[in-house]
Amino acid sequence: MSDYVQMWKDLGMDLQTHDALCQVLPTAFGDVYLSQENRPQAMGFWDFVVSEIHGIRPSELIEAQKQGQKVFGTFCVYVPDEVIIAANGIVTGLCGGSQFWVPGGEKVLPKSTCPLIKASVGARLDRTCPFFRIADMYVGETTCDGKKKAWEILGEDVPTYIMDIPQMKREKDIQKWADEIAEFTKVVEDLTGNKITAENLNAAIHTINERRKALARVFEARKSQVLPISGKDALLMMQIAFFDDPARCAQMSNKLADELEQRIKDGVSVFPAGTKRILLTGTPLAIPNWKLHHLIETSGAAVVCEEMCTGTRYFENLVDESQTTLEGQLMALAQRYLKTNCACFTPNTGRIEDILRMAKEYQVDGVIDVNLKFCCLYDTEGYTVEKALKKSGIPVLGIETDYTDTDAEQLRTRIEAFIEMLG
Ligand code: BJ8
Repeated sequence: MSDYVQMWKDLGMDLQTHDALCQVLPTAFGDVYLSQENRPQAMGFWDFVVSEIHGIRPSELIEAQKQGQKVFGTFCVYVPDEVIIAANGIVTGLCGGSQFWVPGGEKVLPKSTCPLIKASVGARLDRTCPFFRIADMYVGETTCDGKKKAWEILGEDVPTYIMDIPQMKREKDIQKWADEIAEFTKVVEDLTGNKITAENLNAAIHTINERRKALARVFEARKSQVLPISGKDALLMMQIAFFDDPARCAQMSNKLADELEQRIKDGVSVFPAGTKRILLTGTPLAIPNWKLHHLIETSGAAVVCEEMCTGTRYFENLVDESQTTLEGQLMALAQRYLKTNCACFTPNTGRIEDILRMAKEYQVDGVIDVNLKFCCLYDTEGYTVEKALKKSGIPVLGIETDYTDTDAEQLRTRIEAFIEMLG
């Protein structure tokens, strides 16, 4: 990635520390990804993106900024990309999935904060992530307490707008979320200088729906007993989706889905017949957090679905494209986004229903409920999740972990025992 040194300098990055990150990533990726056999050819696109992760997309974003476009950095799947895209803005994900950034976050946050938040804040404050440097505005949300406080710290450094997410899903909450999205359109219009109209919003809704459909096609292929793609590869596609241009993401994901569908017809599986099928549910796995997938898939099982924001929550449910007025479109957006079931809502029975439905659809043998350490929301909801699964006779293993490798061997032992118990 040496060609990008000048760009990183111009972004005010800490080159020395960033070099250390650039050195570990290729080895980690090689060990986890390139060691897999018989991967779909279409994965070459995502391998290339990872090999240039801090170069190629950041340079596209900078080029777009030179042409007058604005970049919005987001952290949560409730922030409606459609509004930003309608105003000719660009959305990029900003979540941090590496332990590398955690100590930077711990300089300003309590250690007992979830690693996702600590890594995000550390990536910004330590100046080691170009995406955090490029974004003209961060868009936070009031999903969890840790994030709410983190926005105050990030907001001292970067213009940060916060969307107030309802905590419940009653009619009045959906209306409230539609109003909140309407207010957000004004913020986006002000920053971009572009008016959001029913026409451009409709086009943006279509673009994002197409991305959802393409990602869903890849997941559809994972329902087959002939498993044409590993969980690790599917996760990588999802993680990059947050950063990529949505139209290109749809195009590449459709290309991958074509290949997977052909593989299923040809009986090409990346796992031996009878490999135990695992559904992962819980907190998101931001790039480059591949730890659990790697542990599971090197312990004799396959991950066939992620009920996570880096999984089904990102693409399930389309926005109604038939609305012709801004008011109708904003309500359609609110309705679609509030169908997403995050543990920050109460009650959150929809998530339990989703997990049980997906366990059937993906023909899973067992579920692993993953919680990032110090995420009180998902940790607490684990009780309800595990109770519902047990009641349905679906084996479940609850796991709490962070980004370090210190618990890897202990986790492997537990995962292997769980897989063995699946028979
Ligand atoms: S919609 S899961 S992306 S909030 S893991 S930071 S909740 S303490 S990430 Fe999330 Fe939106 Fe929900 Fe999805 Fe807080 Fe928990 Fe950390 Fe979390």
